[in-house]
Formats: sequence, structure tokens, C-alpha cells
Amino acid sequence: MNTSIPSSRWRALAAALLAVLSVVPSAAVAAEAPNPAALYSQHCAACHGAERLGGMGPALLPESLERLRPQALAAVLREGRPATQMAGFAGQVDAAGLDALAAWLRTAPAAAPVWTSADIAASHVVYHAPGSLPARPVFRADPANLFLVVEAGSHHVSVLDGDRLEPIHRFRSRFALHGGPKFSRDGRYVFFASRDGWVSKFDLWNLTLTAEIRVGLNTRNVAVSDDGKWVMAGNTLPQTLVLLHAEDLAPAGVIEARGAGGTASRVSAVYDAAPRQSFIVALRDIPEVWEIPYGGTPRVIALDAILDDFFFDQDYRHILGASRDGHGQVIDLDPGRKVADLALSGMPHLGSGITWVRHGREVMASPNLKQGRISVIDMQTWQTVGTIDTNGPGFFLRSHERTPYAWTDAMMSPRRDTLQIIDKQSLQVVASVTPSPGRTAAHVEFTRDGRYALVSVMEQDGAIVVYDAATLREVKRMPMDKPVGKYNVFNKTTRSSGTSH
Ligand code: DHE
Repeated sequence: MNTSIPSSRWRALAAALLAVLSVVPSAAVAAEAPNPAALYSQHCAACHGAERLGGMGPALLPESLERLRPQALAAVLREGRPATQMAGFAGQVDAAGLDALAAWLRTAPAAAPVWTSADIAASHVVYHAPGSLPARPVFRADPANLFLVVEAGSHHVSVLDGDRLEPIHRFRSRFALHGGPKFSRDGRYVFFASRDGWVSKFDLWNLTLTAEIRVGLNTRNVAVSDDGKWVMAGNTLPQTLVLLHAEDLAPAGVIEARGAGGTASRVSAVYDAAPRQSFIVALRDIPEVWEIPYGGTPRVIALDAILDDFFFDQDYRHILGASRDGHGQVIDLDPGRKVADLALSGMPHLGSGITWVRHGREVMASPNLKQGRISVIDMQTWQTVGTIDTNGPGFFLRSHERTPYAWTDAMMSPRRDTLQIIDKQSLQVVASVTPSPGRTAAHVEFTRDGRYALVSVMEQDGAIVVYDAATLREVKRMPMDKPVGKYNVFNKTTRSSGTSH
């Protein structure tokens, strides 16, 4: 039998084979190419919301993930988050799928996410109506010497008795609190903001949450009016300020953050200027600062540069601000104009500045995010009167009226495990402490009498380490889950010059 195939058939067969070969692999690739949107709907939407705005889990928008490094996001998708509902998906989604999902989560949704006044109102929950809880503490500790410790590891807050230096309570917070919690003047209530937009009101005397509301999708911080009536939140998504009634967090109004030319701006932060009975709003994308009298309409102060970081003097008359290029200026809020330039270098973290009296004159100092150097500025002449060389760039600087020292960290440097202690008169580094070698130590807050300094070992199995503020000896340590900031009721409500307000 002749098995030979005519050449014309060979050609036809070869063409058919080529066609199959060229179709099969591309069909296989198409089938295998990960579809991150589908993966999201299948695995993530139930907890994080169909629109990625959050639900039982946090929002998964690019803004919400800004602070998570690529490896950290990959690890969470792969392995989950311990002690939370977030499971790892390594067993269900292959590596290419997880990579595609991670990249997709960093991409803005096709339709810009919205969070309207109706959404804000619908999220409002009142757990305890105003006036329904006893007006006395349910514990014996001095309510003015309590500390709140924000534990970022598993999103909890611990309440410490500042006399016995022991925890008396611990509760779950919203995901990723940021910025200092703000106290009512009597120290009974404290207000928290989460990066995800939740504002929570906690009754410290009854150790319970009383109300919550979601004011936005990405929030910077909250401020509480000195008269106890208002809470104002600043958002980056949407670009708004949200005014709330402090008594139950009921919404009272939304102000769009728009500049004179109509340009929208993210809010950098909102501050309570108690001596002025107003809120001050720092804006991230336009050269303006707003002053909003309690219950009033905004007054716009035009600047010659966008200010990124802010420090207020004790009577809230002046703002010391730094622009993105590190240029510093002093704004007098009364006339609403620049009154001096500041000689700054590196990137001073003015928001973490403190003041004290040195040789009879008020001075201000703040850590520097780019340099191991602290500049000390005279608050009358605005001149730099000293510089202090430190171990490296740091984030926080803290002191107390009753201690001769200021404590700074170097958490942005290889020496992040060590705090340096500065003599406030000589401006010399006189000592240092290393609570846990190799582990980040930062953010100090003093007991109300200034006797003890509490330091965070900001790690997953970290601790609050208590030092005698005079002898600098360690007194005790309390294990905590990545404690970030800690806040003493007395120091905050009396607006101590050694800490933030
Ligand atoms: Fe903060 C306060 C801005 C990153 C921990 N931080 C503030 C405030 C502002 C601010 C404007 C004052 C608001 C207030 O207290 O009401 N922080 C910023 C940033 O712009 C920055 C650099 C980047 C960002 O994405 O927000 C930033 N901050 C961080 C961190 O990485 C820190 C160390 C860890 C974290 O939780 O994110 C951090 N910020 C803090 C803390 C305070 C704070 C602990 C309150 C300090 C205090 O003692 O009052």
C-alpha cells in the first residue's frame, strides 16, 4: 500500500497543524491569565465590599494601601494576617494570580469611589445615648492619669492606670487608627479616627464605646472643639471636612475642601485652636490654611506655598509651617499672613515639635525626618538658637514641664532602637536608652507628674517600657502588640507644652 501523502496534502496538513499549534498555546494562556477583578469578587468582596470600600475588613483602595510596602501586601495576600479574620490565599490562588491581584488593588477603580452625606448618615451608630451612662468612673484609678495606648498590631487600644502603671482595660479599635486620640476637656470622652474613615467616641469613665460614624473613605485625623460641642474630621477621600455633634457623633455638615480657584484639595489635618475657639485646617494640595470658628464659616488664609507640616505655638496665634521643599515660614493667624521665614534644613517634622523655656525664653524644637539633627528655634525672634546632632532621622520629640530632659528617637535610621535624652538648657545629648536592642523604640509620653517616661517598642510582640524620668532606669515593661502612640489624659487636656495636643 502506498502510504505516501501528496505534497499538496502535506502542505494542507502542515498549515492545519501550525494553526492548531498557534491556537492551542494562546488559548491556554488566555485561560490561565489571571483576572484580578474576578479574583477579587470571588475571594475578597465578601469582607472588603464589592466596591472595595471596606466592610468587615478594611477598604482596599490605593489610598488605603499607600502605607503598605509591596512585600507586605504580597505577604498578607499569601499568608493572611494573624489574629484577624484575614485568611491567606496561597492555597487557592496561584502566585501569578496573587501578583495580579496586588497590582490591581493598587489601581484606582474605574469609577471614582464616592462617600456621600447619605452614606455618612447611614453609617452612624449610637451604642449608648448621651446621658444614659453614669457620670463617674467605674474604676479606682485617677481618671486624669490614665494613658491610652494604640496597639497597631491587632488594632486594639489599652487603657493604663498611670499611677500603678498597669493596664485596666483593652478594647478592639477600628482598623489602623492614626493621629492622636482627642479628649473632651474633662477627660471623660476620647475620639479616635481610623485611616479608613471611622470616627469612634469612647467613654473612658465607663470604658465603653458610645457612638461611631464613617465620615469618609480615607481620613487624616479628628479635632474636638474646646467647648465640647463639635468634632471635625479631615479627609483625603473624598476631599472633605465633616462636622459632627460631639455628644453622639451625629453628622452636622460636610464642607468640600476647595481652594479659591475651585481646586479640590486633600485635607492634611485639622486642629483645635482652643484659645481662638476655632478649628484650623491644613490643606495638602493648595496654598491655603482655613480657620473655621466653632459653628462658623471658614476664613481663608492665602499662603505663598503649600505647607506640609505644622506646629502651633501655645496660644495658637502662630503657625510654624514647612513646605515640601523644606522651606519654613511663620504665619500670624491674626492678620493671616507670613511674618517670618524659618531657617530649616532636611525635613523637620514640625507636627512633632514641642516648646520649653530656655534661659528665660520660649524655644521650639522638632525632630527631622531626613537628618540626625534637631533645630531649636527662638519663639520670639524665629531665629535658630541651637542645633543638636542625634543618632539619625527621627519622628517624635517629647518632654514634660517637670523634667529637664527632652527625649527623641532615631526611628528612621539604623539606630532606631535607641532614644537619646537631651538636656533642655545645654542642648546637649546627655544619655541614651535602648529598651530592646535591634527593635524600634519611639514615641514617649510622661505620667501627669512627669516622673515616669513611657516608651513604645513598636514591634509585633513589643512593649511599653517605663523609665524613671530622673534616673533613666527602667522601672517595668508591659507587653503590647505593636504599641504606636500613647496619650496621657492630664497632659493632653491641660495642653502640656511637652507633648502634642
Ligand atoms: Fe502620623 C500624628 C501625619 C505617618 C504615627 N501624623 C500625625 C498627625 C499628622 C500626621 C498630620 C497629627 C494629627 C493628629 O494627631 O491629630 N503621619 C502623618 C503623615 O503625613 C505620615 C508621614 C504619612 C501618612 O501616610 O500619614 C505619617 N504616623 C505615620 C507613621 O508611619 C506612624 C509612625 C505610624 C502609624 O500609625 O501610621 C505615625 N502620627 C503617628 C502618631 C501620631 C501621629 C502616633 C500622634 C502623635 C501624638 O503623640 O499626638
